[in-house]
Order: sequence, then structure tokens, then C-alpha cells
Amino acid sequence: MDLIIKNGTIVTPLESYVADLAVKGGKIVAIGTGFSEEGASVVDAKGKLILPGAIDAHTHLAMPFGGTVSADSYLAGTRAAACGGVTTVFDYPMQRKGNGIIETIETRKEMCDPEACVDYAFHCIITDLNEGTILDEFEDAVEYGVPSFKCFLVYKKEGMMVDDATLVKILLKAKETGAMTNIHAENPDLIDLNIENFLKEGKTSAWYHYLSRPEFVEAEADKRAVHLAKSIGAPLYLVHMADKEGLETAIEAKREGHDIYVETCPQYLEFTCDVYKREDGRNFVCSPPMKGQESQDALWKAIKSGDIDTVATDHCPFQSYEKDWGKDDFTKIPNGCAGVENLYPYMLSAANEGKITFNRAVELCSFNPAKIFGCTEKGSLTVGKDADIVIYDPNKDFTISVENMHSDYDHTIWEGKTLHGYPVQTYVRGNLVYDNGEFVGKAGFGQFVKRVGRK
Ligand code: DUC
Ligand code: ZN
Ligand code: ZN
Repeated sequence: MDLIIKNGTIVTPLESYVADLAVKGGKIVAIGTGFSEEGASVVDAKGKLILPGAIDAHTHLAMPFGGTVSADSYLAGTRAAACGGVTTVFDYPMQRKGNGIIETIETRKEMCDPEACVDYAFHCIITDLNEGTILDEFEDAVEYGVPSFKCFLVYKKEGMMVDDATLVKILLKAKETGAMTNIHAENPDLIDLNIENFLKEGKTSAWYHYLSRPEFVEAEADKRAVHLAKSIGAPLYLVHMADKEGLETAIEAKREGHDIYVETCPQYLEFTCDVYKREDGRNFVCSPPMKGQESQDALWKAIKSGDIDTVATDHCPFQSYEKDWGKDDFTKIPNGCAGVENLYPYMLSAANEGKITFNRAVELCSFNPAKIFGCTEKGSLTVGKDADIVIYDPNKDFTISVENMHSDYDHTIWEGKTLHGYPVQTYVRGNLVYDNGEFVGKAGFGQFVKRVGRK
């Protein structure tokens, strides 16, 4: 054996039990007791939880957006991931008019390969069908290991939106080729109308970011996406769900048996739209924005009931000076916040406080994303899977500050948040990448995760 983690409590979506876990060649090779320790590095995890590494199914690293590029490179973002117990990140390369899917993926893969500190996968954003040739590439993309695409129903002026006809073509082709379609649902015409009116009236603070994209603006697009996917029997994954009405529509469709999945993010579980009234409200500007208390309550209810499938981050940080561009005009604030290092500690702290079980936290942050997106080697502590492992100390309190994070950004919306329990070690394929507050991994160690499609 290369590594034996002894005496810890192993957590799966279904059960928790004390056992030893043995690793060889980057894989989990045995779970039980009485393993020979000869030649192995042995870690005593008595009193600790042994968890599968988290899979953050939603990040935007080095993303050109809002007139700049998001502040975390592949190196910084995956370093932070490792330190928060995330062993795989899904990033979102963006296909642009005239470019192919494989070309888009390979360009980002070349950037990511030398920098990645944890394993990584891609969903490809589609912004233009290139007169149909993009649809012909879906099968190749699935074969390549990228069986998921994303459509923005918003960002019309930015040239990233797809219209409903394009969306239906994508949903149908994805269904045919065994791919998943991820949707960012907000209604751009309503947003533009609101923005125009607010700017005319001189209403320019961050609060108007929220008021230009309130609950019904997201709900309309959520409902439209669910309606279209249901009508043609195509699978659908709604990213960063933040509003009650859209959530309830998605849950109803799931209960009717439709292949529909819902993701939310820690920021929607922790903050409400009230943050936009703060002096530093612009730092919380992301899209969709945080919503009202009723929406947050509905999200927690669905987290507890099992109706939400995954929690991911939409990690897309910008530096303070970039957020400041919108000090006097909310439309100039680059959209996005930090989160990749906070995802697992936040959800596990919620478990430690009794809001959900640790089993459910593991299901939301690791097992389900692996299952939904075809990561066959990841997502659970099972013999034969990659040894992506987090050792978690339920008794270690931790207060988040930009000073103890491992990204490149200079501020965080999570500043001052105290978590109960914290990861103390992270292993990616059996290699230690995080140890008690320190990143100990290596740029370039992370590998591309070749995923399988849904057929
Ligand atoms: N929303 C954000 O807040 N940032 C990145 C992209 C997105 O859709
Ligand atoms: Zn989005
Ligand atoms: Zn996103």
C-alpha cells in the first residue's frame, strides 16, 4: 500500500462507519481493518471524518468577462480548490462564433494542463451554432470526454445568449448524443428594460442590480427552460438556482419523472438581496443575484428534502479595483464572486450544525455531480475509485478571511464567516495537496477528467 488512513469515520451518501482506507497507485484499493502497513505512509484519523473530495461542478477560471478576466487563473483557482477539499473542478470554456467545440476545449486544456493542481473537467458554453456545424460536433465532444454544454438565456448584448430556437436545437442534439444541457436562466429583455428605467431615474447603486434581476426575471426563464426540456424529453441541468418560483417548477417536473437537475450555490444559501444595500454591495454582485428570504428558505428546504441535486460555486472572482468600476453605476460591476475554497467547508459546517447530515453534504458536493456528469472514477469512497479524499476535523473552527484563502483575489464575500469544522488534509489520487492550512500540491499535477455520456 502507498497510504493507509486509519480509524476515521468514512462518510458515504448512505452511511457513516469507522474503518481503515488503503490507497495504492492513486486508487482506493481496500476499506476495512488489519491492513499491512509495510512501506505505507500511515495517517491516524481517529475522531475525524473521511470524505470523498468535493467536485465543484461550476467555476469560471481566467474567464474573459465584464471587460476584464476573472481574477483566479487555473493555477490559483485549483490551488484554492485543493485547500477547500475540492479535488475536481468543472470549468466553462466558451465557444464563440466561428470557433468549434473541440477547438475551444483544446485551447483551454492547453492553458489548464500545466497549471491545474487538482483534476479538472469541462462543460462547453455554446454561444453560436456556426450555421449548424456546432451541432455536428456534439458527438465528438461526448467522445472527447465533454458530454455537457451550457447555454446562457441571458447576456444578449454581450453576444453570449442563445435564443429559444437555438436552445431547442441544442437540447435535441444533446438528447440524441447522450449529453447534458446546462442552463443559466434569466430573462435579458426584462433586465434591459429595468436597467434602462433605473439609469434614467439615476438609480445606480448595487441594490438596483438586484432590482433589475428580481425573482420573476429568473423564474420566467427557469420555467421556460423546464417547459422546453419537458416538452421534448431532453435532460436539463439548471445552474445556480436562486429563486423559489423557478425552483418549485423544476421540482414539480422532477417529481413527474423528467430528467431535470438543480444546482444551487452557497452564496444563495447564506446571503439575501439585503447585501446589495451594504456600502460594499458591489462585491456581492453576481448573476443571478441573491434573492429574498422566501427564496433562500425554499432553497434550504429543497437542500434538506433532496430536491436540489448539487451545490457548486459559480466561482468567478474579480479584484476590488474592478468591482469599483461600478461604484456609481451598477451596470459596470463585473459579475461574479469567490467560492471554490468555501464550498465544502460551508456545506460541511451546515452538517456539523445539524442543518443537514454529513451524508447529504457528501451527496450534494461529490456523489451527485460525479453521477450526473459521468465522472466514473470519482464521487465516492469505494474500492476502485480515485483516492480523492478529504480528512475533516469536526472540532476545528475556522473564520474565513482573504488572508487565509489561497486564491489570487484581494477580497471575499465570505470575510468573517465562522465555520464549525474544517478540512485538514486533501488528497488527489492519493497525493497530499493540502495539509493543515498549507497548499502542498504541484501545478500541473491535475489531470483532465474524461467523462462518459448518458448513453
Ligand atoms: N454569472 C456571474 O456572476 N459570473 C460569471 C458568469 C455568470 O453567469
Ligand atoms: Zn451563470
Ligand atoms: Zn457560471
